[in-house]
Amino acid sequence: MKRIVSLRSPRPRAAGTKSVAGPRAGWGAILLALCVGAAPATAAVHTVIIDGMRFVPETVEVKAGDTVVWRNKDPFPHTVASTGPGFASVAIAPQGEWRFEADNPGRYAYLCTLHRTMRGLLIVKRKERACQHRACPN
Ligand SMILES: [Cu+2]
Repeated sequence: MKRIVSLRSPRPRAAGTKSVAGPRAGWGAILLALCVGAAPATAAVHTVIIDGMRFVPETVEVKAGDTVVWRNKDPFPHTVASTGPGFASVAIAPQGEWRFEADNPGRYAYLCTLHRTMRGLLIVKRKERACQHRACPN
């Protein structure tokens, strides 16, 4: 399992300024350390195969931040485009693929704009928080 070991500071300090962190900052650091230990959510990659004029699986459910890859096994191009706001691919060549990082939670019905009977559904779930600490970046 991959762990995020670097802690991102929310605001970069201006060069030359001294840290005026008090005892609260110390607690913050401890909480952050706990958060980092608490299994950071790793982004997954999901593959949808385009084969025989169908998206397989037809419905794919992912978490925000995950990547979806559409791989075209047909001998002619296809596209992937949400019917509402969301995403639209270029033509995906035979044996080619197109990837999309699903950042925004929602339900995205999509189709192939070249063969409009080809339909699929992408469901993007909200990312679970790794912990409830207020200072936690996860
Ligand atoms: Cu198509």
